[in-house]
Amino acid sequence: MAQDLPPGPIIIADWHLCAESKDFFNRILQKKKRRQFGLLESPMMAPHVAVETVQYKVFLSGKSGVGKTCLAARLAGLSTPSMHYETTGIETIVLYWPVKLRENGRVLFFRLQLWDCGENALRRFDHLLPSCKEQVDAVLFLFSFTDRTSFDDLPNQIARWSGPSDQLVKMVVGTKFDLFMHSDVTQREVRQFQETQGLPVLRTGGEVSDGLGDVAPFLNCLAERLWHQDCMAATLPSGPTHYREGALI
Ligand SMILES: Nc1nc2c(ncn2[C@@H]2O[C@H](COP(=O)(O)OP(=O)(O)OP(=O)(O)O)[C@@H](O)[C@H]2O)c(=O)[nH]1
Ligand SMILES: [Mg+2]
Repeated sequence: MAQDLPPGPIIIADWHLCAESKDFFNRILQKKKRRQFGLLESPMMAPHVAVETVQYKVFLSGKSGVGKTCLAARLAGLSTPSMHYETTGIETIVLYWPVKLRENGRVLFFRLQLWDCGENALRRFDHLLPSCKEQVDAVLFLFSFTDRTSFDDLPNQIARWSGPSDQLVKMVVGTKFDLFMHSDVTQREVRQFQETQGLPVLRTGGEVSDGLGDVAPFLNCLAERLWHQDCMAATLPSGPTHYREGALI
C-alpha cells in the first residue's frame, strides 16, 4: 500500500527495518501479529526508556462501500471483512505506531484513534458528523478505484471539512487498487486531482499481511503530516496540544 510516496523529511522512513527499532515495534506486536489495544491500554517500555506518546483523532470519510472499515482494520493489523456490512454508527479503533524523528533521533509513539462512521448512518443521523468533527486532527478521504462515483464525490466530501480555521491534515486514499484491471479511474485523473487539490493520494488494496512493511509507508506518511501540523501549531500562542500529559512510558 501507499505507493508513489517519497520519504518525508521529518520521519525516518524505513526505521521499522533497523535493528534498533525492534524493541519499540515488539511492543505493538504479539505472537508476530499486531497487538490490539483497548482505549486505556498502551505499549509498555522498560522504565529507563522514556518515550513520549502523541495522540490524534483521524476520521475516515467516503461513500458507502469504498472500504473505510477495511482500511481501519488494515491499518490496525486486524483481518478485513470480505463482505460489505454497512457500518451502522461510529466505530473506533486505536493503534500505536513508533516513529523516529530524523532531526534529533527522538522516538515517539503515535496513538491514532481511527473514527469510522458508515456513510449512510452519517446521512441519516445529523448528530454523528459533529461528534466526528470534534477535535479531529486528520481526515482521510477515500475513493474506490472500482467506483467512479466515489472519485467524483471527493470534492463534496472535502467541502464538508473545509472551514475558516481548519487545522486539519487531509489525505486522499484510493482503495481497491488491487482490482486495477476493473479500474474506473485512470492514473492520469488521479495525478490531475492531486495537482488541482494539492492533496497527497495514497493507494491501498490487496491481501493484508502480518508484516509491518505493508502499513509502514502509509502510517509514516500520516504521522509525518500530523507531526508537521503540530510543529506549526507550536508557533501559535495556543501551542501544540497532542502530548499526552505525563506520558513518559
Ligand atoms: N479487493 C478489495 N476489496 C476491498 C478493499 N477495500 C474494501 N474492499 C471490499 O469492499 C467492500 C466494502 O468495504 P467496507 O470497508 O465495508 O466499506 P465502508 O466504506 O466501510 O462502507 P459503509 O460502512 O457502508 O460506509 C467489502 O466487501 C470489502 O471487502 C480493497 O482494497 N480491495
Ligand atoms: Mg463501514
